[in-house]
Amino acid sequence: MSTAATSTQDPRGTQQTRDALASLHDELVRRNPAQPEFHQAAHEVLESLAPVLAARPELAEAALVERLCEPERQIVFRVPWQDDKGRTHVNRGYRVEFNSALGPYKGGLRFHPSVNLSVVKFLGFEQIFKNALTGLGIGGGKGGSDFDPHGKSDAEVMRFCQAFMTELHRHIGDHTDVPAGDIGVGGREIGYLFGQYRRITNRWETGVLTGKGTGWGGSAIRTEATGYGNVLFLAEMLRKRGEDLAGRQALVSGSGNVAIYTVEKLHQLGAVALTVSDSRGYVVDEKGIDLDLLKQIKEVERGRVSDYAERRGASATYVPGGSVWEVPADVALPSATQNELNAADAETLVRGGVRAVSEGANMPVTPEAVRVLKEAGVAYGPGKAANAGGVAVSALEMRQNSGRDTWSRERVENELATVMRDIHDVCWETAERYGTPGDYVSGANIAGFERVAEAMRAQGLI
Ligand code: NDP
Ligand code: 2IT
Repeated sequence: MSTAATSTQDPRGTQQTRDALASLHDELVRRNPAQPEFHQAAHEVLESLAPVLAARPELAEAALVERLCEPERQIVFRVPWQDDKGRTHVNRGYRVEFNSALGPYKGGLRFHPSVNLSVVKFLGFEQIFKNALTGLGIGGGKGGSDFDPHGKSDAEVMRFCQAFMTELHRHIGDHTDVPAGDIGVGGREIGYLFGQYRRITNRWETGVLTGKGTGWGGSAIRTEATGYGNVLFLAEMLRKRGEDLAGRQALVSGSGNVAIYTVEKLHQLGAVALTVSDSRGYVVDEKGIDLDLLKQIKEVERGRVSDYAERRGASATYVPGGSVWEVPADVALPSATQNELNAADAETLVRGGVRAVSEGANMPVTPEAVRVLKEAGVAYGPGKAANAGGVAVSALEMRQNSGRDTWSRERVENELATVMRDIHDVCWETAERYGTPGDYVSGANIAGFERVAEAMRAQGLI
């Protein structure tokens, strides 16, 4: 795929290339004011690209990097809906179609009060490189709304999803843009969204959304895929250091889709998950998280982690406020939200003897915390590589939908394991090739960039 680079070159690229990337980022900040999350995500990628652009100047021609930082299309819309008391609410909906050089726009929808254009653009930008790393022919996009599903009735969530899709349907399609879940959007919401799409378009077009129920076009393992994939990625990072995941104590943050199936795979592989959390506090369970109880409370009752602690008995303690990173452990898998692990947390983890940190969430570790972990020699798997299992199985769901096919659980699980191993290996090899051995951040950013940039270059100035 790539050409000239050798491990003897300056791993930071030439000074000229670094300066050009720095001024490109300055310009991006100037043109996109008040978008700190987008600035952060772009900075982290641009910072990695100097070596590849110095070695392959053709990938910087025709403002390729500038084009990559500008979404192909940004859609912002009004979402009016009625609550159970007949009161009207107005939320804002977003879909940022960032890059379709490798396939239809693909990425989740997030429903959370913190959603704004900056958050959607950071997620969409990350998604371009993540999706490229899967090798499954998907472009990058993201969407969502500042709607807060907490405390809403089923009927309210359904009416909101119907109102949201009433506008979104014009912009998506199985060959155009394929949304899925993210924070606040799971199987229930995908069901309501799909129903409204089908009603409006009068088409049985299963490939327009992923994360569907397995009885109506969904893939086996999609629910589990992000958490499972992240644990497989972590296991590969440890294996590369001659270490085993079995017997390790693990910290997991969050208690949603990603966190639950992270705990499940950790336990399957013989590790012990000690913690889960939500926005109000965390639970530490000396015996390891009881998965059946966690699923009952979160997936069935839609309760809080404090309920888990109340029902679990003596082994579990609920700590209001605070963060799971206070608990000493061997490995950490942040699985809640962006910037949830800062430099002070990273120092605490290092003091507690942490060996590896693998990101289930998108951008959960702040740049300062990443530096602390790297300097301490902790293995660090960035989200765009480590949590790619979810979107990878989404792409497998799209394949099944195209062929009106249903694959077995074993088949999808094997394909997920292969994709995660391949992503690990391409990140590892790319980092080595560009003179930053063991650095999964530069490996993931450069390998993802090369795939997208080569396609954009071949497809001309669009
Ligand atoms: P869920 O909505 O299922 O769960 C989110 C969890 O994170 C909840 O426990 C929630 O607690 C907590 N959380 C959310 N926002 C905050 C916040 N601002 N502060 C503290 N806690 C918070 O979402 P997912 O599990 O699907 O997503 C978790 C992360 O994984 C996100 O970063 C997402 O982008 C990423 N991701 C998800 C994929 C997927 O397939 N679903 C794929 C790849 C990445 P509370 O209920 O209190 O808000
Ligand atoms: O961040 C992510 O990769 C996701 N939320 C999953 C996207 C998808 O299309 O499955």
